[in-house]
Amino acid sequence: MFIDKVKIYVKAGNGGNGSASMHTEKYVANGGPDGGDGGKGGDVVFVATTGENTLNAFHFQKHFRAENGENGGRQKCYGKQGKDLVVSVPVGTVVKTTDGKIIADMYEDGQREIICKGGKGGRGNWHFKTSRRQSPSFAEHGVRTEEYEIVLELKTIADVGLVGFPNVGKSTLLSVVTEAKPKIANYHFTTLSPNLGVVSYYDNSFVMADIPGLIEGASEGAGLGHSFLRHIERTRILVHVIDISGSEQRDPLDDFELINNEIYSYDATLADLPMVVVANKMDMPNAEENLARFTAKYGDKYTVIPTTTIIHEGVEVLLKTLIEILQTLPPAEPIQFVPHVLEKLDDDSYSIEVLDDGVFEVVGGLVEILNRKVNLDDYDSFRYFQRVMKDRGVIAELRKAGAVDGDTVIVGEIEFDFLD
Ligand SMILES: Nc1nc2c(ncn2[C@@H]2O[C@H](COP(=O)(O)OP(=O)(O)OP(=O)(O)O)[C@@H](O)[C@H]2O)c(=O)[nH]1
Ligand SMILES: [Mg+2]
Repeated sequence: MFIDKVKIYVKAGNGGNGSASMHTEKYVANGGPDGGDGGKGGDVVFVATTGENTLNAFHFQKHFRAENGENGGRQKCYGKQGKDLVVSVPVGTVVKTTDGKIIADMYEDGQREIICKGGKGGRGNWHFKTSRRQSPSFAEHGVRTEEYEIVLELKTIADVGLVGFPNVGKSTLLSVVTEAKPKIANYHFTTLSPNLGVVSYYDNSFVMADIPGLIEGASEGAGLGHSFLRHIERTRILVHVIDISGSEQRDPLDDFELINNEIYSYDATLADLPMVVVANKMDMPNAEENLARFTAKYGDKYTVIPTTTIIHEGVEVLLKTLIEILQTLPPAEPIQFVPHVLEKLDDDSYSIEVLDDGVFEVVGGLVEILNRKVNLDDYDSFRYFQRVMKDRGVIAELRKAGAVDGDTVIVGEIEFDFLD
């Protein structure tokens, strides 16, 4: 099993509610409001790690929820913050919404990203004490967070990607130039998931990825399909390995054309990547003649390096060539994107509370938005406020709740007489 794309669910913690407690003490009458604030909910945080190179773990666990913040208590006691939930994902994981907006690119080892933020804690009742309202019996609710369905997509990050038909010797090459121990066997599709290895050559090192074999129609799903082509999107050089001896009765020149077609029809921008050709299995019959035909046709356009990987022949020339090319290329870069944020930026909901006979309060996110924006000394600003109250249906809701002309309406810091 190799999973490189998976849907999971994430939910940050809810904010704890503020407390509506009243101070009580022996011999102290009406000690006033002393309800503490609720704690912030925990965040869901992703951390990139090189310790994993599949998303298999997410096949078994799909729900990730951070802890809720605790409610505030009496005596202005703050609620405890919810713990963050830290989730490890392999380096190269791109985090997206189900409709494809990028939330994060987990590009570097150790990189941390907050995927969803915990809800703010609600304020305790003592925040709401005013000259008119000495004993507020209500407190703010913490922000309730939503659960989001998100998509993780692994796009391997490597400097060099090995591509080619099945059984041409890609894994063998990786095994002789790196410490990686990929499975090697004389049949097609031995490699079922990309393998990574680090090539060290004198003072240089780079990462090489062995991509499962491609066949005709791969870009439309044939063979192991095009899902693996996603792993070459983030390489800097492609090494196209061909069986130059044609030991499986295919013409290596046809193989070369065919695989290139698949790659470039998957993603035309891959044509911009430099490509080096490894003509492998030079020890086999017909290799020399085929190599001559191949270089006659493609020698001007491509660097062609003959190898017999099983005995390490030609491998050193290949490494030198790759390092030379890598040195001329700009360093690999993370995906360029404007991060999509998984939260309601401004919660503009509201509800109405009846505080007393003839006294109504509008509470909720809308109030915060209004209070941030409204300056009562400014006529235009007050007009804006009235308009929003009407447009958002607040006036109608107040009437439904029983408000009549002359009643008092409180909206955060703003207090006014209800008048239709
Ligand atoms: N004669 C000869 N055989 C080779 C050479 N390189 C690899 N082989 C053999 O070719 C077969 C396939 O090698 P792999 O490295 O598994 O090929 P692959 O391209 O990774 O194949 P898939 O994973 O199926 O795509 C194995 O039996 C290897 O021993 C070579 O230079 N000469
Ligand atoms: Mg292989």
